[in-house]
Formats: sequence, C-alpha cells, structure tokens
Amino acid sequence: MSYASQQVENIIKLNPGEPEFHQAVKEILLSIEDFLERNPIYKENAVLERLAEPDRQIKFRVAWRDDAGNIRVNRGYRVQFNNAIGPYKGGLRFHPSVNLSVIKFLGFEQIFKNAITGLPIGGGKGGSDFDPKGKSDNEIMSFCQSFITELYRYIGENTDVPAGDIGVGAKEVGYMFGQYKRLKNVFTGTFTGKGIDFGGSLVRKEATGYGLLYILEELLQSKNMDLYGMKVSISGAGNVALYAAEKAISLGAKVVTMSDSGGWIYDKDGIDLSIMKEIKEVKKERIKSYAQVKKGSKYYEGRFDWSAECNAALPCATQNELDETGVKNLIKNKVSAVAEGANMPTTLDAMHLLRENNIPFIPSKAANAGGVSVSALEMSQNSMRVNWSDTQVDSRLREIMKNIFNLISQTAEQNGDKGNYLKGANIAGFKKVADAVIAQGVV
Ligand code: NDP
Ligand code: 2IT
Repeated sequence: MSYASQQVENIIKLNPGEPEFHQAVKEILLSIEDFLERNPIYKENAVLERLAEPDRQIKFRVAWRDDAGNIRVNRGYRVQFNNAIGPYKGGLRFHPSVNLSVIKFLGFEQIFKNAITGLPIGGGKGGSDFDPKGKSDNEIMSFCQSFITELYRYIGENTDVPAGDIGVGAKEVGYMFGQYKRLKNVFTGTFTGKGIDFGGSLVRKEATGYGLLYILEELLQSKNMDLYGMKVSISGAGNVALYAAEKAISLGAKVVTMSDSGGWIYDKDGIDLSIMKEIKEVKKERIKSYAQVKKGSKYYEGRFDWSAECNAALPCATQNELDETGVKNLIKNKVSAVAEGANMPTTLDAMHLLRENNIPFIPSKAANAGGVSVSALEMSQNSMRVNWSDTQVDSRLREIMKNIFNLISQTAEQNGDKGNYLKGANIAGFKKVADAVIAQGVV
C-alpha cells in the first residue's frame, strides 16, 4: 500500500466522525501519492503523520447575553495547524454548521494554500457555531467580545493572526480587534480584514473575488481565450461572490447567476451588481428580493444546481456545493473552466468527473488564495506602520495570482500531469511545508 493510502486510512481512524476533514485529507494526499512514492524522504520523516496532527486545537465555551437578557452558549474553536513557514494564519467562520471537522478541513487546506502564495504564513482556522443571521449589532458585539476574551491568550501578530470567513466581515473583525486591544493593551496587527482607518489594507475586502478572476484570466490566456463576452455562473452572494462578480463584469463578462442559502437568481442580461450589493451588503435581505426589483431575472427556490448555461463556473458559497449532478449540468452546457472561490466547494466525485472530461479546474487553495495573500500584505503594512495605496496592493495581488498559476501549472507538468492544477497546487504546497518541517527537526 502506498504511503499516502496508508496515511489516509490512519488519519481516518485517528479522527473518527470528521467527514469534512477526511475529505480534505483524501483530496490532498491521494493527489500527491506518486510524488510521495518517488520521494521516500517524506515517509522516512513521518511528514504526513506530523502534518495531519494540528500543533494544537483550542475548543472553548462562549457565553453571551442576547437582547432579551437570556444567557446563550456557543462553541468556539481555533485550530493552529502548522507554523513551519510563518505564524498561523487563517479566517474565523461563524455559521451554525461549524464543528471541529469543518474547522480542521479548512485549517488543513489553509497550510498548503498559504504555502503556494509564496508569503511567510502558516496555516490555522477557527470559528464558532454562532449564527450571526438575524442578530442585532449589540448581540454580535457581545458574542465577539466573549469569543475573544477566551481566544486572546492564544493569538498575536507573531503567533496566530485570524481574519474573516463565512459570517465574519469587517464589522465582526472590528469588534474582535477592539476587545483584543483592550485585553492586551497593544496596538498590533493581530487580525487582518480590519477597518481601513485602524490598520486594515485597501483591497482586502475585494481580494478573494478579484484574485479568483485574476487566476481565471491566467488560465484562459494560457488557452488563448479571455473573459470578454463570456457568461459566468457564480454561486453565493457574500464577500467572495460579490467581488468575483464585480471583477468579472469589469473584465467584460456577464454574470448570469448568484445564490444564497434560500435559492438562486438567473439573470439572462447579466446581474446588476449595484442592485445585488444594495440587497446583500446594505439591506442584508434574501437574494429573492433581486427578482422583485430586476426585470427579466428569475428566482428559483432551493439549492443551486449549476443548470444555467455558462462558459465559466465559480462556486463561491460553501463546501460541497458542486456535486456530480452540478458537474453534469456544466458539461451539458460545455463549460470551459471551473475555479473555486469557496473552500472545497467541489465534491471528490465531481472533481473526478471534471478531470475525466478534461475541464480545466483550479482548486480553492490556488483560486481563492488572493484573500489570505492580501491579509499577509496587511500584516506587512502593520509591521512597518505604513499604508499602501489601492493600486500598489492590487498590483501585488495580480502578481501573486499570476505566480500561483505559473507555479501550479509548472509543478503539474514537471510531475507528468500537465493541466492537473489540483495536483500541481498540492505538490507545490506540500513540498514547501514538508521541507521546512524536515529542516526544523523532530518537533
Ligand atoms: P459570506 O458569509 O460573506 O457569504 C457566504 C455566502 O455563501 C452567502 O451568500 C451564504 O448565503 C452562502 N452560504 C453559506 N453557507 C451556505 C450553505 N450551507 N448553503 C448555501 N449557501 C451558503 O462568506 P464569504 O464570501 O467570505 O465566504 C464564501 C466562501 O469563500 C467560503 O467557503 C469561505 O471559506 C471562502 N473564502 C473566503 C475568503 C474571504 O476572504 N472571505 C477567502 C478565501 C475563501 P446565506 O447568506 O443565505 O447564508
Ligand atoms: O479561507 C481563507 O483563505 C480565508 N478565509 C482568508 C484567511 C485570511 O487570513 O485572510
């Protein structure tokens, strides 16, 4: 049995009841199987055993009071996965579906994502099963303050730097940063995604979505295509989806779908982003309202099934939202590329189907790395106590996404599998971290 298969079995046995974590482990380990067989040094140094066991996992109670005076209790998590190449770095997710398995899949992926950005950041992730939906600002602040009153002792600008993810944007980061500063009495860049007036970086809000379009452009260019006039199908209507749509439209594409957990919109004339932003960012309504305002658009209740005709598909909502049925729909419509804005949105079976049908696929750890990359740029600006202009940050982001595309395509080719960007990203990320782990001795 190969080292990778052996370790997949072992890791599943050691971590029962964690399906999302198992899925991420399979996705990564099985795609680097041949590479590991050709390079026995990794087995000799028990690198997979060490990488799959987080440095530490912090799980804590978060008690807070709601507006009616009731005491509420949630679970908080921070998994500090690996800091071989830099401080733990990764977002916090607030969503009722959060559990240890979800945080571990995200943290494990984050190690390799952060490595391929070329920036000095390790991997970590955290969050809570707290649901910010329908909560007042006061309740969100109370929750964030309680969350940080426990977490503050484990994080720091050189230790672990959290940021946003699902359910956590600039508002929540602001409340958490405020409480951290109060408890530690230091003004340091311990969080990224902060407000622009207190250390946040320009273009961080847009970075994940913009970065996704920059890497998609690189992919299309390598195939002598471009986005101009293309139909793009996007899922989600949160931070990543909105700014992916914004960049797609500015590059001349037409965004034909967007979704939320209630349903999805098809707009044959192209989504009007000012209407969508007003609904999602300002009024915080359900996506259904869009069809009531925008003539010619249609709302479909329930899970988005990727059935709209499109040239490129960008899943930007959540894990496992693109399954085999979705891929079959995309194939029927002759899609030219799939790039993942969300983390692990494509199921393993759906990924195989894309590969069998030779559909270019850029996995999340490459495609959505623009967000964490600009977070790392925010850390640099905070350390130097400077603020870069939006043009400076945006051009660094563009360059980083181009470098990531070159790295993953070259690595795929060097490993005998041209065009397999999943393999390219996993080998490149793994090699960098694994070599650092070995160089730092048995720890
Ligand atoms: P937001 O909270 O801003 O938006 C999430 C969007 O996805 C919403 O439209 C939400 O709909 C939808 N969604 C969330 N969960 C589900 C679900 N279970 N089923 C259906 N729809 C769902 O989050 P982000 O845009 O920040 O994150 C989206 C994805 O991108 C996540 O996978 C995240 O890990 C990833 N990501 C985010 C980065 C960032 O910088 N923010 C960086 C890299 C990756 P609803 O409002 O109805 O819940
Ligand atoms: O999944 C991710 O890369 C993020 N949610 C962003 C992490 C960060 O530290 O900016």
